[in-house]
Amino acid sequence: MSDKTEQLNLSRRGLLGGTAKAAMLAGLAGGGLAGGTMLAPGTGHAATKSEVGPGELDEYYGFFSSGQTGEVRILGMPSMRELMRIPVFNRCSATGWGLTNESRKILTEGLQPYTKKFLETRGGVYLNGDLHHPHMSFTDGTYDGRYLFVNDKANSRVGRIRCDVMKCDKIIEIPNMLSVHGLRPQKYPRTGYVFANGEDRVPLVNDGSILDDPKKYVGMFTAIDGDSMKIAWQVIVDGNLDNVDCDYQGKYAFSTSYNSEGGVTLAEMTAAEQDWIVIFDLARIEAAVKKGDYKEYNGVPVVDGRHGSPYTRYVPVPQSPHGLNTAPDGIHVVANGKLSPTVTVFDLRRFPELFDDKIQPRDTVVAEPELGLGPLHTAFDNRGNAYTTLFIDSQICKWDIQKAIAKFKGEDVDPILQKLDVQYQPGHNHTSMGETKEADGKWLLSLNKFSKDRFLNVGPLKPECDQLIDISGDEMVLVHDGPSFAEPHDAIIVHHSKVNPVQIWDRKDPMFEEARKQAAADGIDLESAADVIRDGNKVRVYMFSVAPAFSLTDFKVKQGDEVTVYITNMDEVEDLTHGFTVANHGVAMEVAPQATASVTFTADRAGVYWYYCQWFCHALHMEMKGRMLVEPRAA
Ligand code: K7E
Ligand code: CUA
Repeated sequence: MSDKTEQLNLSRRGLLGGTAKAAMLAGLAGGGLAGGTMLAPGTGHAATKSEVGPGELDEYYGFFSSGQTGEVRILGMPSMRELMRIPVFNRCSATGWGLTNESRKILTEGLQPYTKKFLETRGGVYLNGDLHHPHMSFTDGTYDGRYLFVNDKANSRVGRIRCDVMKCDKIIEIPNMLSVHGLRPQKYPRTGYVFANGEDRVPLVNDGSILDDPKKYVGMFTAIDGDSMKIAWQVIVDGNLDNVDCDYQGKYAFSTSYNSEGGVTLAEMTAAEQDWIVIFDLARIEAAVKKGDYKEYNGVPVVDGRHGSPYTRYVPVPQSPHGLNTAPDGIHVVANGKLSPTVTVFDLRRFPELFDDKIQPRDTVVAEPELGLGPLHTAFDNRGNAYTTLFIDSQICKWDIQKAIAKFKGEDVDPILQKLDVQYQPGHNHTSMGETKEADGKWLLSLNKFSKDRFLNVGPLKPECDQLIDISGDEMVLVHDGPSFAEPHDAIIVHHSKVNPVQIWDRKDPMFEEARKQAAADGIDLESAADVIRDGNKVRVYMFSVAPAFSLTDFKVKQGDEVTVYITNMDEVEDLTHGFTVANHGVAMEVAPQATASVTFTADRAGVYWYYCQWFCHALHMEMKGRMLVEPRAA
């Protein structure tokens, strides 16, 4: 599909030379380059706007990923106050995520059978994750406050967070690919699909019959049904998929793709002067699945979308593009060059003609401004401006989309409006409501990978530096430095009016459906329970809590019993959370108002073990405790 003329045009358009490319690679690996000069941060007019006084509420929710920490964090913005952490792909000591039966069900039920088997001797759940991209569900091109979807690059999973309770309720493992990286929900008419990129190419089927024959590896694109969290279909592609976005019309999804070479080493993967974005025609793929033009692997219909397929188109862009961002105008899509100092702007109104082979792939490109070294991600305001992170230069570049288009047509204009130093090496950036059609052009967040000298030294491992920038005026003004633990790759800034969490749990919530079923089977009323049910060597202990007491002050089990404790928090007061911790058993969990939580463990040590409430709930919180008596096994 790519012809020679196109390739020549491309390489003439300011690709990085060999030296700069080497610097980029070095920078990506170790961040050795400080880049940019360090200027005093902007102070002055805007600073007051980011101040949110004691007792005042923020205007926006910031949903931050945490990379290798595996959780999602909620910040109030613009104050940048951390409000909550939502454990997803990690183990959480406070809430018992990864330990409670409710969370373990979510962490295991969507895993592939081969992974369940693999984890059998490893505690049954993964203990780590690498959460890069949090994105909210959409209705009609803007956030609808239903869900957040998140990816786990480490263990090829996609999770869903319910925004009514701010807890993860589904996790699935994507088969037929490795390393879910890019992730985006469909914007229109609603989500709908959640698109997930398989980053690493692997053999299909990856069962060891193909090992060192990279020509037989494939890249994979996945569409998940966000309502059922089942995989709708997959598409085989050429190259490694990186980031993904989609249109505001519900017709196309598109991914940046690197490693057009099909290599397996760094040198091989970065050898070619150009890579692609891959465009997926959703209607054609759905039709292919309907008429049976697919092969089934692990229960998923897999369509072949490699070069020459009617389901995809490959548009050449300068090498190793990274972020891919659709502008709120619903027309322009920006692919960020990474190893090239350029970003490539597509006009998605030309995609239908491309799929009908009436135009060449590069005819969809309407601008390719050179912005600086290491463009990674782009965000937008509501005034036609784009803001691109320059990783190597440690800058945000503000540029005008229409001017970039004019320049591409040959006009003598400079699309670059301002460059602002950030500290240091920014990856993602994000504007308030900027990935929706309701972009409001008020705030920009720069998520910087290195903080170096910005904060008190805490040893060799430093925090990241998340910087808040006021973009409401003509000039970008830096107003806040926020240190954060590893590693918020990405974030979204959502107006508070879009999100309406509940204050206390509904007793009928599906989260504790299993507990209700088991209690019913045992003839127990969870809300007034103080019972111990023996079932062979399985013991089920039911109690409720009302501050400052558990309904059972002690219970007795036998050494070796498998004990399940169900706690129902009958307090109805907002913020009156209890906890349940058993001394020296590695057991602790959160029980929020009107929730039921349960935990299963083996009582294999004889003796007296106190259990206590570990959530400060009452003046007599310290006294909220009881004893588990473990009778010694008969000798
Ligand atoms: Cu650029 Cu994983 Cu979104 Cu990190 S990715 S920066
Ligand atoms: Cu209940 Cu502390």
